[in-house]
Amino acid sequence: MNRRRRPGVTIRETSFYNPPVPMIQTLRFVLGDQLTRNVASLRDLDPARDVVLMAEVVEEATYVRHHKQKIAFVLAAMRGFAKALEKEGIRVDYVKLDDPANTQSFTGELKRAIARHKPARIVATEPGEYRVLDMMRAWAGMSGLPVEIRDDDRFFCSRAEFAAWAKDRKSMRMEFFYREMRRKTGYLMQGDAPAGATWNFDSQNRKALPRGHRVAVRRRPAAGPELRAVLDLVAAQFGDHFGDLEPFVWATTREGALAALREFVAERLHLFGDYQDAMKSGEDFIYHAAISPYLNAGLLTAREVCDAAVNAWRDGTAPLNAVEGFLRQILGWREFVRGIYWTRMPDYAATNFLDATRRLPDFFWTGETKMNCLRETIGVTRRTAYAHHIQRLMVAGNFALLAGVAPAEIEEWYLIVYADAYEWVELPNVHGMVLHADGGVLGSKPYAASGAYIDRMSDYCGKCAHDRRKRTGEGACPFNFLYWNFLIENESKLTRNPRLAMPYRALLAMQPAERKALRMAAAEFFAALGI
Ligand code: FAD
Ligand code: DLZ
Ligand code: SF4
Repeated sequence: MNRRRRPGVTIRETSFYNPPVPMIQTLRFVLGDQLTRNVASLRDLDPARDVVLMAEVVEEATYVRHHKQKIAFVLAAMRGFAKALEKEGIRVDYVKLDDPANTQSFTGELKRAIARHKPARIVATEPGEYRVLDMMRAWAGMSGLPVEIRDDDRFFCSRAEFAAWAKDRKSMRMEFFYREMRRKTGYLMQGDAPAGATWNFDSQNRKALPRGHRVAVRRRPAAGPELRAVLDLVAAQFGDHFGDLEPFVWATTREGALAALREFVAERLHLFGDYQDAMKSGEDFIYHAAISPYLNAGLLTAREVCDAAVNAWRDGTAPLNAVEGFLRQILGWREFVRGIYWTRMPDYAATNFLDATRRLPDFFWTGETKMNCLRETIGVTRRTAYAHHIQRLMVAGNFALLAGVAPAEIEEWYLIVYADAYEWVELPNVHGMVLHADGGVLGSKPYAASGAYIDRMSDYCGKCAHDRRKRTGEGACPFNFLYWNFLIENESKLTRNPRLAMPYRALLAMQPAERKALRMAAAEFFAALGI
């Protein structure tokens, strides 16, 4: 029997004839966001008979034109991981980006590796993007080999478990899912009840930073020669991509990521809750962990991050409102958005509930705008391939929502610019949480807000050319007239949403002349931007 002609079939050796054992039993393909020693595809690895394939390919850096620091982070982390595997005595076939024979695609590199090693089978872990899953599904047919795509079990909730939870639910709310996850893991539970007798400390967690408050400085890891080589490669190959390459702000090894986690737990976690919604000029990270690139690429596991936070509460070094708020992000939101992605794709990405069609303004790429909140948010994004949650949600995202930017345009922007962005996590956050393009699958209402919110949570407005108190007229804050224009434009779709009852009542009470003035201000603003 020819093994190569029977993709996906497991063969039991029952005859007297023992076919020759291939030199390489299993080729294990590890992707750039699967850099965990215990990832499913490496779990039963036999160093004597298996080879790990890792490939740097241009296709992954250019299917959207990723931020330079994102590409450098992934490539450097891949190289570091390969080195760590080799140190363990594991054979790694590592294809570098500038290898002249590199076909520059996952499928092309798999094909070449099969020719080199002649394995009996391929093992991979399911990817974080539907696009790559489609590629993987074609590998058995392409190679004639059995291809095993294993569940990615680096998450607390499997895809099957989430699908079972979501089944028959009209609306899926993160809060209920999160409570299930608390019960399942036992994190911050006292028997059947939540620690502190409440599931949610949000009411304590909405503070702006006090004037003059100094935030602990986040240390930047030192760059070694390996990172230097990658930075030079990225500068040469992807120099025209968005964002600054240096100073490079990310660790690229597991040790570096663990050090970043330790630093966060020791120096910032205790105030994470209090200031998780705060924004401040020149403060890039505030009390956020800045670990999402590490978590998503596999340098940290979600379990060890949650353990570290919960242990800090047990040790008395961080209060419950901080630790619960932090746990909710990882055990709740991170798992929830992944569940939505895999239960709803591929149709999810095609929805456009609010029929938003405007172009993304150019200033999202250049940062050249008089709106200080957006200049700050796009500025940190360019410098670091990072912005914290409230900048993503309530500044950049809020603007895209209010301006009616077409979902695909702004989704691509988010996928490009952030070092932690992979479609499984980026798409539900942008499409569902920010744009309400899914009509309410992920969140019960759009997070639309006027300039008053940004003013309350930041010091941006005091340094802005616009006046956040003005709705219309010379110097009015665009978030104000865009907010009301958004409610008017989407009245037929949103007016019955009970969570928007208050603003729609205010709109109803508005004089027609004021409504008209708000519409005019928005129209002139869009015309000036050419969108
Ligand atoms: P912290 O605020 O310290 O939170 C700790 C961890 O919780 C994060 O590292 C992250 O793993 C997790 N987390 C927090 N919020 C979310 C969330 N809404 N969804 C999933 N995980 C969450 N996160 C990504 O990892 N990749 C993305 O591409 C991404 N795109 C986003 C786009 C928009 C429009 C919005 C509103 C949010 C997006 N997020 C994304 C979620 C969140 O903004 C980032 O995870 C967070 O800013 C990362 O910084 P941090 O590590 O300092 O997080
Ligand atoms: C993001 C990225 C980049 C820029 N480059 C590579 C690469 O060269 N090789 C690789 O294996 N992975 C890379 N990645 C991560 C992949 O895009 C990611 O694994 C898929 O999108 C699936 O989530
Ligand atoms: Fe942003 Fe308006 Fe404040 Fe300026 S005034 S920073 S545009 S919210």
